[in-house]
Amino acid sequence: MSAFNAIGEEREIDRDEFTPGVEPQPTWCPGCGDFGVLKALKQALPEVGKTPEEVLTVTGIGCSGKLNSYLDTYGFHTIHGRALPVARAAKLANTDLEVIAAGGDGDGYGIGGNHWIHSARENHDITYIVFNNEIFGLTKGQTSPTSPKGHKSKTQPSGSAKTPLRPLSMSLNAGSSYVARTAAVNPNQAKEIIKEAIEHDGFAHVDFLTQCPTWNKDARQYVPYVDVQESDDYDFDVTDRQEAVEMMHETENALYEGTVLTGRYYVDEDRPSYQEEKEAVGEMPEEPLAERYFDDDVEWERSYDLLDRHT
Ligand SMILES: Cc1ncc(C[n+]2csc(CCOP(=O)(O)OP(=O)(O)O)c2C)c(N)n1
Ligand code: SF4
Ligand SMILES: [Mg+2]
Repeated sequence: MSAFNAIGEEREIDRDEFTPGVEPQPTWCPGCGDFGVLKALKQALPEVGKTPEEVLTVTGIGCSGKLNSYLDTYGFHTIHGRALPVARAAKLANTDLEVIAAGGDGDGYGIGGNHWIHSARENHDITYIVFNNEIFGLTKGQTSPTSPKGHKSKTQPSGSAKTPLRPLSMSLNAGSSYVARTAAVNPNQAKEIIKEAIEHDGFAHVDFLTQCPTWNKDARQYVPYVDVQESDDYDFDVTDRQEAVEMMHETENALYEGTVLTGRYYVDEDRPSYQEEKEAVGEMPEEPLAERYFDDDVEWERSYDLLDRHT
């Protein structure tokens, strides 16, 4: 797709623009599913007409959190479980920015679970990609909220006694207006789903199955996978909440029984985003907050006052 340069000329966007020129090459292990997310984003962003300077990628901590070191957009590598509050603040301060938040299953569904639920409830206009490898990868394979019951790890050597969390169902119940699951082993579907999530106005949650061959050797590589939109075995309406609930439930059960179902599960185009809700109650500034930073007429005494008081 094309974009316009600083002097208004139309130009083609090249996916190589999203590969940093000076940053290191990914240090992910060979065969890691995280490469699939990076690839899908590099393909999706130019296809939806985004240039690197129009995008902010905010990540948590984990192997997954390294994403923005390898993707040449603006980046913010936050602390564990805190990608979403930073992403939300950035989006509210600069509503023109395309904001993508990303992190692992431990990061997003565990320590950051509260932020996930409330970001979905409030329908912030953010794409949220969770690299779901069903373990803590970076810290060497501990049990995560999505590890299957009975999964053996260093923290649960006799097998986990915990029932895994249902990411799709929880997301829908919390209020996400777009919910999908894809897998690193299905690159075409992954790219299309990431494109839809980016273009969706509201909280778009993608549960991205990313195999970890190093610490989760027992785990399936998420093959064979089934695309529920392509398969004749499944027929449901993604705009119908009740049908989505049932399909998500079946998908979450199937994963732990060895069948990998993927696809779009819920799409609500009518629900206003948080930003639109704030505009409706007159709480959004007329010019983006971020622009005031460059406006010489804006006085910042209040913050200076506060600083003075603490020095
Ligand atoms: C507050 C805090 N607690 C714990 C850690 C240690 N820690 C770093 S990454 C991580 C979990 C990583 O798992 P996940 O989020 O699933 O990401 P993955 O590495 O699997 O991509 C933990 C517990 C930390 N960095 N900060
Ligand atoms: S430890 Fe697992 S999640 Fe981390 S880079 Fe290696 S394969 Fe990927
Ligand atoms: Mg993980």
